[in-house]
Amino acid sequence: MKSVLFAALILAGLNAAHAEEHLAVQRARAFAPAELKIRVGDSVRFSNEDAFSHSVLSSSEAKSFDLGTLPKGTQRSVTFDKTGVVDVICGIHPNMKMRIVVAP
Ligand SMILES: [Cu+2]
Repeated sequence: MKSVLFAALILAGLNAAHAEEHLAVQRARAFAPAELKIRVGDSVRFSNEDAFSHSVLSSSEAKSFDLGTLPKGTQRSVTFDKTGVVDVICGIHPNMKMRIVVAP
């Protein structure tokens, strides 16, 4: 039993070591890229490069979150812990959308 627990801890450590942070920018009232493929454990940093506020939120089953309002020039990050398709929008500009596909 002890060795099983040890192996699980090592695997968890490897997973964390491989987690990546991806960048998604908000520019000219659009998310870029419009679609991003990531892996479980990765995070996405959203960066508002416009001269006005945006927000970032999703009500997808694979990840439901609300980063709130990002004033111009600010960044906020979110980690994805489940596989699936996550549709992200800006609550201020409903036409601003992006899709994050979280693979195992
Ligand atoms: Cu916006």
